[in-house]
Amino acid sequence: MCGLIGIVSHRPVAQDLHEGLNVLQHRGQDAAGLTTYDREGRLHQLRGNGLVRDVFRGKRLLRLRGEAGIGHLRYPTAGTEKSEEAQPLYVNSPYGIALGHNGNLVNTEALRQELFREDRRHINTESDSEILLNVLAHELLARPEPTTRDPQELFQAVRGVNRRCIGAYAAVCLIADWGVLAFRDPYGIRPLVYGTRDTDEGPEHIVASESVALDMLGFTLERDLAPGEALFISLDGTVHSEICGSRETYAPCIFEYVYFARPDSVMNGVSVQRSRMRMGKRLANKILREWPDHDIDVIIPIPDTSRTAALEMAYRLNRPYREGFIKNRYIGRTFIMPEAQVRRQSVRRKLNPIRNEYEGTNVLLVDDSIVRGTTSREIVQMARDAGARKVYFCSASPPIRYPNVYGIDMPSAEELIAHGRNISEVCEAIGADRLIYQDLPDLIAAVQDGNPELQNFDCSVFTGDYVTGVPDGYLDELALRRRSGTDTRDPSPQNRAA
Ligand code: PIN
Repeated sequence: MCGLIGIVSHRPVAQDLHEGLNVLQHRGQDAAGLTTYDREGRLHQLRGNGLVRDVFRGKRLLRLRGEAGIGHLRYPTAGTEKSEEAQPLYVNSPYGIALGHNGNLVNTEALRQELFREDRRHINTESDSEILLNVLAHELLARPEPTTRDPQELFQAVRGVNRRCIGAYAAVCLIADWGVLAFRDPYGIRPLVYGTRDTDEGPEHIVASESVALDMLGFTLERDLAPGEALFISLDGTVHSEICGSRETYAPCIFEYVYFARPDSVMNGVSVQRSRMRMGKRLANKILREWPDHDIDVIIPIPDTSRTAALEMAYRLNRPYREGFIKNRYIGRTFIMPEAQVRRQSVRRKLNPIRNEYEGTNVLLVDDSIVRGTTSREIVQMARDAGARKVYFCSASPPIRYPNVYGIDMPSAEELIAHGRNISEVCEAIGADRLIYQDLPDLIAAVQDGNPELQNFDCSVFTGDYVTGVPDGYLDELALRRRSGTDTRDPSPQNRAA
């Protein structure tokens, strides 16, 4: 999961880009980077591993001169954690292109071979984003030399990208002497929005992964980029856009609503907060339907994301909502801890129960999802240790049984607690007295109710159906990579700063 931003402004843009990255920090904490372009025709770049506040310390931001720029936050998926893979990535031909990518390509091996054999391009990292950038560069180079900066050249190149690349990609590019180009894959799996801001010098333009960045910077949300759409903002602020991919279906990632996106964002026309409220309402209805004589005394969310759903559930179930776990916001990153025992410790360092809320009561713990189940198991035990009589657990999303291939950092299938287990087996594995999962049709409806035009979603972690198709052997290769230690991160962004 990554965060993207791109702005074409009338004034120096680095400060706004920096602010934007800060508010999108929850989308990636591993690396951050900015590239700007100045009127003298120079690209300036600063990127590195760490949080935004670490990478852009002191006066470093001042070096990023120019009125147009892009930024990226990395939460790596198929790549590694090397600092040279911090984005935006850069190629000097044609024109000079910097690119930030959110998502994951699934035909990387075929593309790598193709780039090497046919396009004579060397890919130097494990990052599929480097592949995306080189495909774009090659497609642009293959265009006849334009005499003017005709956006059609860019759109034709994006058509080429959409033809060759399989997977999920929202991308922002800064092209020297051209401007900012943004595009979204033909299924619209990863999010990307466009907005404008009026100034005395005329309108300014932004693209970003989430609308919250627009709010923060005083831009108005105009719309989401459509699936397969490319949008080009020239350096003088003219905007062009075109659909460059034949869309079969619009299938945005449903997991953004489950817990990745900020609740104050509106994504694909759906308020993230409202979708989570509806998840809570629907889950409560399921409990009332299937367990009418329940003996739940109190509803306790596992902070932070699940609070929204838990509050609605409490209202619906007519039971009190209580904050029962206090989260230490200042604990550092926990995901470089592969051992189960260390993970367990890290949960206890992060969350502490308030004993009075548990003593002698039947509690319903609410979480947004159950991935590995390690946190859930630990939390159930903590509730028991704090004196709960019965500990029930519910998840606002259905059982996660399949790996994510579209840029959400999830472990391999066998590390997912629900993979190959039925619900009572998961319940036993996490040590709860009863476990209730959201049904998939309810999760879909919870999001769709915010925008009935959305007919499809990428729900592959629940169903194993990958909307783009996945080349033979890809899932095995991914599992190998995730097991081999290149992916030792916690699946949850519990260390999110925002
Ligand atoms: C955490 C959101 N959410 C909590 C992430 C834990 C799964 N975990 C996914 C639950 S936050 S586990 O609200 O954004 O801080 O199943 O892998 O143990």
